Amino acid sequence: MAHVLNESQVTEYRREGYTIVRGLFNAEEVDLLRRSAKEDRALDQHAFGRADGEGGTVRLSLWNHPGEGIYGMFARCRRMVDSAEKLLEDEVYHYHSKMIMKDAKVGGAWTWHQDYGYWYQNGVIWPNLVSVSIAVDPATKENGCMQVIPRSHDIGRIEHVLSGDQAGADMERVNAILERLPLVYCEMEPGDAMFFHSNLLHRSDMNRSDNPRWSMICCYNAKSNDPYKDAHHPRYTPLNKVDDDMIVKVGVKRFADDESNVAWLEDANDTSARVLKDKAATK
Ligand SMILES: O=C(O)CCC(=O)C(=O)O
Repeated sequence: MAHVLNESQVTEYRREGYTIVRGLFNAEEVDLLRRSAKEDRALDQHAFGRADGEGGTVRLSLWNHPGEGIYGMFARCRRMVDSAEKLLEDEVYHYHSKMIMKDAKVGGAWTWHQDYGYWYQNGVIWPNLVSVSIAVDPATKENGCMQVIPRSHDIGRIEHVLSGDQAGADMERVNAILERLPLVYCEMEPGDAMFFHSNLLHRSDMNRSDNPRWSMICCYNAKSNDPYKDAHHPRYTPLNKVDDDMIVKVGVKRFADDESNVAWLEDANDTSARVLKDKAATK
């Protein structure tokens, strides 16, 4: 089984802005994650929608602290955290995690954006953050898998404007970039994981297929990049790593888990996109 990212994966991440690790999690681990997520009433109750500006809405749940349950074991396991530390060349902390719940037929789109387009608004000075998208269901072109523009992370932060409820990158610029760089559909099997740079341009289509496309995304910030001001995601908070085998250990007793300490983030508290609207209003 794959463990920490190897040198060629690190090189690919630095050059392309992302790297996909096939089978980072085995079938037992990702089956536990999928079962837990789909049967998890708390996840469902804390889910909120973000209009995509194209007539659809994406549904997601978002939490700030990784906790002791199965989501926490994924976010805190060495495979993830040691890899993130290798990429960011620093101790990392958990910035937040989310479950993207792109249900069959109705799951909305994500507009072109850089994650740092959001996080810049939160007092994060460097784009030295990494997100890891773990496929919970198969992710295909048909069910709205992630699309990326390789090497776009080298461009630096692009201006973002409000698009529906999402922060969208300036499309005049994105279209000019698409004339110069390719677009790649990142199809993944359950258990595959994509590590991507916070300035990588990415989007995904609405899910018009009969198959759900859920994925869990864990985001890490470098300790040296502690935000200069408080926002709705945490400032540096030490992350307690766990051994990789904790995923299965905790997963099998998942129904006894207490996830009350994860700090769910309700939509009303998420201001990184909304601040763009406020800025537009005060111009
Ligand atoms: O998983 C997706 O479809 C995209 C999610 C995304 O872009 C994000 O959470 O920033």
